[in-house]
Amino acid sequence: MADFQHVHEVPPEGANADWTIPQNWEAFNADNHRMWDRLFTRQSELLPGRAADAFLRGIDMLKLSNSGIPDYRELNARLEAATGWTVVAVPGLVPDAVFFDHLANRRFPAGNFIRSPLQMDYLQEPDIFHDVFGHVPMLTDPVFADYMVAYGKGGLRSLRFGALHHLARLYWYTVEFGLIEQPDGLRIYGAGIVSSYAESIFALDDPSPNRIDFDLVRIMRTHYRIDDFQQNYFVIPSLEFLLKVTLETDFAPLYANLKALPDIAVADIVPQDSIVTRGTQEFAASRNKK
Ligand code: HBI
Ligand code: FE
Repeated sequence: MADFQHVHEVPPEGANADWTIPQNWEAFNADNHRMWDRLFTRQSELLPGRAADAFLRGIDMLKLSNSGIPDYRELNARLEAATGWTVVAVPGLVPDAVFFDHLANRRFPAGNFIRSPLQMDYLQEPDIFHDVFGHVPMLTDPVFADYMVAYGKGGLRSLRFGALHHLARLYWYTVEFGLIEQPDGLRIYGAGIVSSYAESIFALDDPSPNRIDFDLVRIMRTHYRIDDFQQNYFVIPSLEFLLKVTLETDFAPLYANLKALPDIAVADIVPQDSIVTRGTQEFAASRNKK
């Protein structure tokens, strides 16, 4: 995930100035590796026919089906050959500017811990399974790889405009919770979905959420939930489209316009929306009752 409170603004003891730490792969124990295998098996059985082709190709290309937590020395040899990206280990949350600087330089920061058996389905901070299984397969796709670089550069720029909250919504509704329209049907590619068993089903099959065609400004106006399944998903027509829009848009005037536009609440539909499926919002309503 990408939305947290930062406690530290300086790297912790033992971390480098850019917040990276050694993966120290040897330190993971048998329980840690078994946890990865359990999560990997559960997700990989679910994802054919649900996850985007680019994601499934990435899983194969990186040989993520090999048992245990991936050793970054091997993972990075494959990833770097594909798109020049590498994965670097970080202790957990890193400050926004540090995060964006890594992305702009084709480094993906991954939390260096794995969830406990009690956290199979929900955790607040991104662990290795979310970061590596969720994010890294898409980074083998050359178009998506370039999108993430553009996002990192744009993120650094957004800080100078005081517009991080707008750009963070783009990350949320694409990189974390994006859907894509493939010729053979709707697919998931967002890391927050593909790394979650329940949301991998919900995002595609449940009548509750809205599914709306991607619109950059609309997304940058839209609130999101960090505590439960999304009430809106945004659908891109292709990865090429996502990259092209991001590269060809001048964000500075958009940020200025956004200051004058009201935010859009999580489940609201606005007149200019091109709706793929209008949600019943029944799921969110049932959760709110509890
Ligand atoms: N740090 N480790 C880590 N992972 C993230 O996804 C992350 C982060 N710091 C900041 C951040 N995300 C957000 O600023 C952006 O995703 C918008
Ligand atoms: Fe994430």
